Amino acid sequence: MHLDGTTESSASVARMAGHAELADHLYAVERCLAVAIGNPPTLLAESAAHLLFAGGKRIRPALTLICADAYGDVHDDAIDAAAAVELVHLGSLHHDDVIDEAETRRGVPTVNARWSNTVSVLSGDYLLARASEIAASIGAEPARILAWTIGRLTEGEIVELAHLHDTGTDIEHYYEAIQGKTAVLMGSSCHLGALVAGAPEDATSLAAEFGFELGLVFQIVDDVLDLVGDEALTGKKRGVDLVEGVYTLPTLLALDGDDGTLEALLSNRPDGDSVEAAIDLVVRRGGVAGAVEAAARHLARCDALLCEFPPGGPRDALSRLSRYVLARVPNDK
Ligand code: GRG
Repeated sequence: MHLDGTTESSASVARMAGHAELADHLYAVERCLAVAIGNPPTLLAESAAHLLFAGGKRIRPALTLICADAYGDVHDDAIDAAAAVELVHLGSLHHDDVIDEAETRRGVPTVNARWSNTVSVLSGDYLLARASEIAASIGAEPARILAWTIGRLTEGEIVELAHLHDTGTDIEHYYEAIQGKTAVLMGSSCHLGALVAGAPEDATSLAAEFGFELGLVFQIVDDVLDLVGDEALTGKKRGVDLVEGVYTLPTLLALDGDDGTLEALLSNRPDGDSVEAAIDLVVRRGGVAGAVEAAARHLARCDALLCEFPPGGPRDALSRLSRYVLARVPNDK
């Protein structure tokens, strides 16, 4: 984190959204996050702060702040709500890194790698507790929305776990998983922003639906990048999902109508060259192109929903942000 409280990535989300006040508002969120973690340098405070200030794009808090701006003023409740959604996101990453036995995240060793699984789970719990406390300080409805969101995150994650290494899984299960693990939190980030700004119910539902659709675009793109992304940009080896048995939309589309070759490759738990062969097959069978088309359909839905937002700077910023999410896919895919 810089001395002025910004992170490189939060500055870049503000630039990307082209929203003049977003950088200042995100700066206030950073201060709120620092206070939430607590000052005494205990093991808990240190491990909770480790990933929090290692970067992160701050897309979810940005969504909360821009939606608040779209429907009213960005006051303290909006800053608090934005901090709460980032804390939930981070808590889920602490738990996810234990589940995945991940070694790096946001360019630094994960909490489980640096300390232990136990520390990662406990500090993840701590982050969720701090998020819940902040949400409850805003009001009962934000607290309810956040609690529901945490429940949906775990439901999404467990659907994914239930279908690991299952080449017979289907697109319905895939959507069930990504709705829970990614889309709902982005939906709630937008919902909370509109809610604390005093938007009427039809507008808060609209904001929630926009964030949810954007979350689907975000996760589908993430899944495409896992297979064909530039490793230097994603910071991850290609094909991790295939190695871990997570069959995402591109793979499921390629498996549909497969002559048995891809299924055989996957069933043999690919590693090294066979991962590259499996990725190559997924691309040749049109799985990546099909998934990018699906993401573009959800982006079109985002655009349609944005037409119902009040016209102005915040709406334009949301439009730029959603376009950026899809633009992360390399042009030749
Ligand atoms: C107890 C809240 C809780 C959850 C438990 C482990 C779990 C259930 C859910 C995991 C959900 C998960 C990690 C989904 C992946 C979402 C995702 C695309 C993360 C990457 O988001 P970015 O790119 O990351 O915004 P940065 O680092 O930029 O914040």
